[in-house]
Amino acid sequence: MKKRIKRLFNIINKDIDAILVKNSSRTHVDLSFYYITGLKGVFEQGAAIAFPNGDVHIIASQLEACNIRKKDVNVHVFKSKKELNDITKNVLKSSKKVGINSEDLLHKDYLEIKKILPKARLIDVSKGLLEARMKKDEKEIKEIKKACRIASKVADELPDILHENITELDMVGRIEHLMRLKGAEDRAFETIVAFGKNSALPHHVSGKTKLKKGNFALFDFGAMVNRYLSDITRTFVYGKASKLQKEMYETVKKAQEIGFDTLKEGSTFKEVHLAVKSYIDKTKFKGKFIHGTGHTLGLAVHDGGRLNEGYKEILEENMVLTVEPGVYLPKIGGVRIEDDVLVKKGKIEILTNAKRELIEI
Ligand SMILES: [Mn+2]
Repeated sequence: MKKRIKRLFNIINKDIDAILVKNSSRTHVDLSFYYITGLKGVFEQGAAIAFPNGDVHIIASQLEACNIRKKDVNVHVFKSKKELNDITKNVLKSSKKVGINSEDLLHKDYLEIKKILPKARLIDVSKGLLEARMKKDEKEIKEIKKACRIASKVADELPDILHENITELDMVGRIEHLMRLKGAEDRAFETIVAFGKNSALPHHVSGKTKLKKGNFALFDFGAMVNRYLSDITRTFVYGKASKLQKEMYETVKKAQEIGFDTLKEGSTFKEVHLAVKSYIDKTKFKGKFIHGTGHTLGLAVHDGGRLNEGYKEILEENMVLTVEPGVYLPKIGGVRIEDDVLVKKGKIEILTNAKRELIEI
């Protein structure tokens, strides 16, 4: 972990004395807290403080401090807000420039920090944090690989579970249960199950729609392992695929292969997307690929970078990205195939290995 912290300070490169990451209640927990501490759990209201020498201090409530088993961090326990503030002040007593994460710090907490550290200059290091998190270290890659293995295994089991009239929500429940049975601590994001014409909506909200013969059945989900995520999508045909369904599937599959071929160290995020998009636009499904080709993945589902036209950044070794082209025909249905990929020296490694061929159930 010391290595990770030192690298982070190098990337930020702003001559700061410390980084302070402060969580609020559950939905306002800064994922960089987990990056800095290597912990899992929630750590509501808690804080992590890192120093350029690699030292990390964690300030945790007494409810959560007992979950910390790490030996390479300094743990402080608070029982009240006053204690939390006093400890923060004390740990940072000789820090003049303190980095904060404007992406995730609540405004009220920002004001509070200013109050308890009146002499410190607070400097936004959100860009550096994102940049550091974009290139994964060995430990992070290990966790992502585990999350990918779980999601892939579940994806391969789905065709056996499907039956006529099962609802989307029933499948959501089964997928999330299966992931936990295989060792996931949580789902990575709201699981999407879309049957029939619902599959034409990339971010469909699953409901009581029942599976019928001839439907596309689209599943977009991921697992969480030690806070790291996977993200996979598979689309099946329930029954025999029509000619149009086959064409849609083969187009998306080929588009994804083009994505895999273009995605490499040194190419830009934008290039990958344009290669995939221009392929689809040369087919009869022109204009039916309506989102970006993928995104970086890690502690967050959208971890900072996107394979889209606006991103001129260059792909580097140890980035993890999704490649997820799709074709969507309103009122008919859609196909998306999504896999997670690790950029390596001169090649890529596909981390999700569920079957990619069209499956007719
Ligand atoms: Mn995705």
